[in-house]
Amino acid sequence: MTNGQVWPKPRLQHSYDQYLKLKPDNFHFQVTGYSCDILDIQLKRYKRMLFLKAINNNEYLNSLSMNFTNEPMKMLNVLLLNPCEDYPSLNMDEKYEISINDTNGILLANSIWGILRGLETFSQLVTLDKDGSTFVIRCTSITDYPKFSHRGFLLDTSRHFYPVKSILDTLDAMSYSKLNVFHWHIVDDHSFPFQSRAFPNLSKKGAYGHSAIYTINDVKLIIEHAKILGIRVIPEFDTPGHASSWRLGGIPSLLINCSNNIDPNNFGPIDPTVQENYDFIRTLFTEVGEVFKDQYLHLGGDEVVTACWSNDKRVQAFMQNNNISNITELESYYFKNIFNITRTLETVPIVWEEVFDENIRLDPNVVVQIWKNDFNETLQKVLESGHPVLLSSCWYLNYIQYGANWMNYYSCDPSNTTTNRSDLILGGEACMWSEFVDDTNVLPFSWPSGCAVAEVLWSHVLNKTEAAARLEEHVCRMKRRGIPARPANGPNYCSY
Ligand code: CP6
Repeated sequence: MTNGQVWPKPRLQHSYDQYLKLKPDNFHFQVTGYSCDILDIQLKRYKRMLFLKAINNNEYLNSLSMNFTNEPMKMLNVLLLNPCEDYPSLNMDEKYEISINDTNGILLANSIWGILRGLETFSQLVTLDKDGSTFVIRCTSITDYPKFSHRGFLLDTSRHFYPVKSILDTLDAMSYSKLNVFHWHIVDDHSFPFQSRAFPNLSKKGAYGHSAIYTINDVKLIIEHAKILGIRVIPEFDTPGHASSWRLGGIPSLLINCSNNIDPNNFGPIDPTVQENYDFIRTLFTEVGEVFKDQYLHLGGDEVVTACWSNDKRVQAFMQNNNISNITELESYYFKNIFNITRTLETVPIVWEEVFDENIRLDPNVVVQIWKNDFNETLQKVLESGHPVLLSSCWYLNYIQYGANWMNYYSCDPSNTTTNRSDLILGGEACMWSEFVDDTNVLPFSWPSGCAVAEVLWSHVLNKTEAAARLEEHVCRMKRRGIPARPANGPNYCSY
């Protein structure tokens, strides 16, 4: 019996040799504790997903050999112990308990976010028998909560534009594996699709086209859809590098003109010497802080082509006049100004590892995201310095690899570090850089590899062999729910 298994693997699960049938017309969720819009919406959604007519995969449940109770399972008692919170956050409580041993099951959690995780688990426990005619659930009790609180998925919507629908699909797919942070790498060198009220020209002139823009309403829609799935949305406005697309719609002083071709885009990083540039960024980030609800804001800071600064006559003069003796100090000066902005906006900055490597002064609460290979040493250093950390180095989804490539992602575990500050590891992110990916191929590129990352970040005990069979079923389940995940382990058949 391999069906009705849960991905990612719950912390504690006991299964009994007793089974219950479920009848679509004779099953309901009963809300006994607190309720709210999020719960109403999700109960309707899960009612639909529970009873998708399909056979799971080729290891059918043989109902003849199962020990069934007489009565089918009639309801799941959903007991939310506290009022709903408005938005998910780093500190949200995702713990839940499920007990199914009777015609009435129970799902219990302290917070709405735990209820959402529990509903996802419950929906995965329900499966079909051999004929594909009867829904079945195995009696079980589960106590479950995540290992890491930040379990992210980065999507780069600048190298290619993703229609809103495509982003909503990705959010749905994330929820099937309990990922809880959508890191929206929304702008970069190649396009600026974010529509700003304060600076509408940024997207008017910096987007790929007038329909390749996320309007204020689009952004709201995405944040609200993420919220009802218990997913935070953290935008990244990457500076001072990776900002070429800001040039036409920003202010004339914004970028260093790097015409000596050190930078292939001819425009280098943001000019750190001009006060108006900081005023501009302050206005933009103030708006970003109002639109996006999360307390965290990703400031980028990766791959800055500092040669464009050091070769610039005006920059050289500025450094001399201000006693700035090297480029690292200049970058430090830039980030000091940016951190002043985020401090007054009361947002917590996340930066890529270079900002840490350059010995730039960082407030203790600044989160460092590690993305380069051979991350162990950097991880060690960041933890010793006392900064919270996110890991991405081993989780790039944007590669084509033949075979069961999810295993590579599965083998990378940030908790394998020898430090006494592992409490500072917030978690990690699977990254979808979109130079060669767009809405046509993002889902099969991302899944089931992203599921492997999700399990590493959620579950305690990892076993590749055991996981493989469970993932096989999870892939079939995702396909049934409309996510074109690619095959996980080679030849197999999902009838759906
Ligand atoms: N874009 C931005 C990218 C990458 C980074 N930043 C990147 C570079 C190399 C690899 C993966 C991603 N495409 N803005 C680095 C964080 Cl291997």
